[in-house]
Amino acid sequence: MLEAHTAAESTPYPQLDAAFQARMAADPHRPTYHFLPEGNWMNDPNGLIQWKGRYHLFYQYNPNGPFHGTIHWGHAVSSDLVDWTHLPMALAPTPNSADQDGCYSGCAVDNNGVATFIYTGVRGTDQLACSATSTDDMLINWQKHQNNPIIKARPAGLDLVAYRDHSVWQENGTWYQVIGAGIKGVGGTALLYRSSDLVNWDYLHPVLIGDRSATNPVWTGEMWECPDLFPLEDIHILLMSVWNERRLHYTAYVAGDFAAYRFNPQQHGIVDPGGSFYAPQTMLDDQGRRLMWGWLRENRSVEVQKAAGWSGCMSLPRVLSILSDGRLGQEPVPELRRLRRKHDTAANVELPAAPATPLDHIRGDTLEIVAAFAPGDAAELGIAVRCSPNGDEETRIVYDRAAQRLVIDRTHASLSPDGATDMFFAPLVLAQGETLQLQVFLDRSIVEVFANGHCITARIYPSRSDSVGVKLFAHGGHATLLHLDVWQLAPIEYGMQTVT
Ligand code: DQQ
Repeated sequence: MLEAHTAAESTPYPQLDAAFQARMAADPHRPTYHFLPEGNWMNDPNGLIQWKGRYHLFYQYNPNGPFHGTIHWGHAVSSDLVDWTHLPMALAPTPNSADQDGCYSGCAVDNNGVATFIYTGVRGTDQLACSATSTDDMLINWQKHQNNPIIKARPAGLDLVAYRDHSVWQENGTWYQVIGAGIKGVGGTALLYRSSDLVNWDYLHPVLIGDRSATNPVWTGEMWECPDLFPLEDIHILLMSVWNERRLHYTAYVAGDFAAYRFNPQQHGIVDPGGSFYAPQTMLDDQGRRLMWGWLRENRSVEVQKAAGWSGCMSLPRVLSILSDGRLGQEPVPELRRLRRKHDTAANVELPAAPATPLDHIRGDTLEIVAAFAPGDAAELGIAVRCSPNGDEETRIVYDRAAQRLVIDRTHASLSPDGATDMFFAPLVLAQGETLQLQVFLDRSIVEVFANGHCITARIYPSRSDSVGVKLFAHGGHATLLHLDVWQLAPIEYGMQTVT
């Protein structure tokens, strides 16, 4: 029943020649330790799976340029979640088939030793579930199912805004999946299916339906892309990426019970409200960790992205947990400590309500900063990064005590007219006497901030090469920096394997 078609052989990676690579290496905004392809466009992580002990990261990729189009599945493998080897593209659109116009997002499962993708094939206006399988150790060769699309149509009787993306799991020998969708005039949803063989699927019902007009507790729009449904500790999580009137917003989550295959939310939140993180996917690894990656979108114009030659990168891999208040917790994987190089430290620095305190000995645009603050009676406190010597560029990471929220303030992030200046906010309630624990990963145009289990990631594009300073500040009162560790982080190493 399997078509003899090897996706990887149909389109090799295009020649990203030495001149192109030199241009990438010289680009001051290109991240150095966040995963990204050698060039061109990438978006959602797909098909995350640990296979024969290695982590496989597939992702939406356009080999034809740094813009969304001709979507393939790129592929990389890692044994430590830090360094990655680029492998040949795993899926390419097959002419005159169900995925002729794109291989959109999906997931991977282990079906008794056969790695299986369930993904969305695009043909004209149709977006329908397709399947491909691989049995080789490195998951390089994929055979598409000859009956693609394996789900031939949307469920009858539902008037849908859109329908795509897949999260598949197995329970007691039966396969289940949710597909992202939106019910016209109602809201986003995730539609549940069941199968005994991963090929023939029966539609059951929506696991949850959102209300597109409700803004409380979290607005979830008219359609949910990339749903991901999984158990975490003793509850379940459903991730949904909010798509509304063709615009991508953020990824929301609900945490709660999943009884009788219907979701009963007890907590709602936004996974990472920094205006960049979108379409995440998770996987369970052999240490029992639920790992998550998301696509970090650019925050600059399409023209500038095209001129740059690359667009998009992955977030750092994060470990998920449930926090004591029932909200979704996120921490960077500890494996990333391997990138730490030159180390600076400070302790017990009093921060009066005064102009910011520059850390003269600490400079850089690829840093990890770990800081603990006693907020004292300050109204605002935090760290400024990518500061120019004369103060005309800086990005502030602020804890706003009165509003109980973490802020990334990009008002002065860049003098360039192309740099976005809006601010992002994440609710962050500190208990009486609790310290503010910041872990900031600065990677040129990425500011990925973990704070007391929460995460907010923004993109910044400073214009000045000397915007590499770091400052501490407190306003409206006095705070104390209890301790600070700063490391220069090494770039990740990429291997390249194009021939199998
Ligand atoms: N990206 C894919 C879709 C998905 C969207 C297309 C989310 O499958 O809905 O590249 O970013």
